[in-house]
Amino acid sequence: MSINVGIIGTGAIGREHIKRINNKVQGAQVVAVTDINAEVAKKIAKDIGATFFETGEELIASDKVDAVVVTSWDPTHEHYVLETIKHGKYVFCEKPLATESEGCRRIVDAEIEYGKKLVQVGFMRRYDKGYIELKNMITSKKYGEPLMLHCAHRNPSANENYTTPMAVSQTAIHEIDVLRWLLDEDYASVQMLLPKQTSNTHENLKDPQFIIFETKSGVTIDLEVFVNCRFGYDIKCDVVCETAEFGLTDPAFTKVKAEEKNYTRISPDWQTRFMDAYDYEFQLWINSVISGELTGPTAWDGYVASITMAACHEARETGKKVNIELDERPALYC
Ligand code: NAI
Ligand code: ISE
Repeated sequence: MSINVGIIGTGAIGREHIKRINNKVQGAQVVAVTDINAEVAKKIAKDIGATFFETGEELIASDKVDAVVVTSWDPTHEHYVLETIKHGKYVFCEKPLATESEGCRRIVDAEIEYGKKLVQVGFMRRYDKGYIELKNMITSKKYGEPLMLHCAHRNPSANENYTTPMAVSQTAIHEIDVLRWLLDEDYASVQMLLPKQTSNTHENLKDPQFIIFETKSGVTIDLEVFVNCRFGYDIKCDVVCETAEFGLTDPAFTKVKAEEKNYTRISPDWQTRFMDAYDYEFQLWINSVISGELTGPTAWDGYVASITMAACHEARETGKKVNIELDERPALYC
């Protein structure tokens, strides 16, 4: 069996996912594309032998399309995901699931009403080999309980349109999901600090930002978000357990000793750092669509991320510790 996929949004990551689906993973092909930038989408459709649709709604409704990938701008996600649920089709939505927690909740409720999980959110860190190994080590309890996590999410530079809240909603969102998945528990509270600011930022962006989460069982997590670090794309996650510490390494590069130096390169960007994770994410999504049972990050995970992000914004603005309160988890997601 092979799945016919329609892509809504043929921008940067949409194009990456088209290549991934058509050339890297097994069991699916892109048969339909749409974008408000019709010119670009039409060219892509021609190049890959897919049909161009004038609107996302027509693409979703088409008999040609079995499953939908949403890679358009954040504010459009909720509408396209709800529309796809209405048609009873599977939908992979890039993060965030919706821009506000109310929108995420509407998606959760629509899925519950439909009676089956149809939505997967693009939290690709869960498919990174390093994080998977960390999760296996934590779950094994070989070194006792996890007590503290020390994490960083660094980008080399952020443009003028990248503003203070985006350090959470575009960037820390990945840790918010993956750390909760690693520890298999929800957050209880969050605090935010604004350290001394880099001279490389601009007036609308506080950079770096420092986030402290406490989980329900009392694990403390510190997360530095620094999007103008200049030296590369750098992701850190060190887990301190009762009798050991283990953490991520930058997996992509070889250690080099030469010219009186001993060094390893750093990934230049997130595409390079997480390329294998995106490929694996899509292979497992396609497998689960074929089998009829989704296994990846759910609409509920999208909702939890959104509630957590709202608490981060409040913590930054008030300087106070903010409790993170979730609705009761619906049976569909237990
Ligand atoms: P982009 O701006 O390069 O591409 C978005 C495309 O969506 C544009 O071509 C735009 O014309 C199109 N679009 C906007 N509104 C539309 C609508 N109503 N219907 C159809 N097309 C529409 O942006 P990029 O970087 O590709 O990001 C897309 C999404 O993917 C964002 O939501 C972003 O948060 C997410 N993303 C996820 C990443 C991850 O690591 N998982 C990495 C980068 C982006
Ligand atoms: C970008 O949107 C992503 O999702 C990347 O994974 C993240 O590392 C980057 O900071 C975001 O801007």
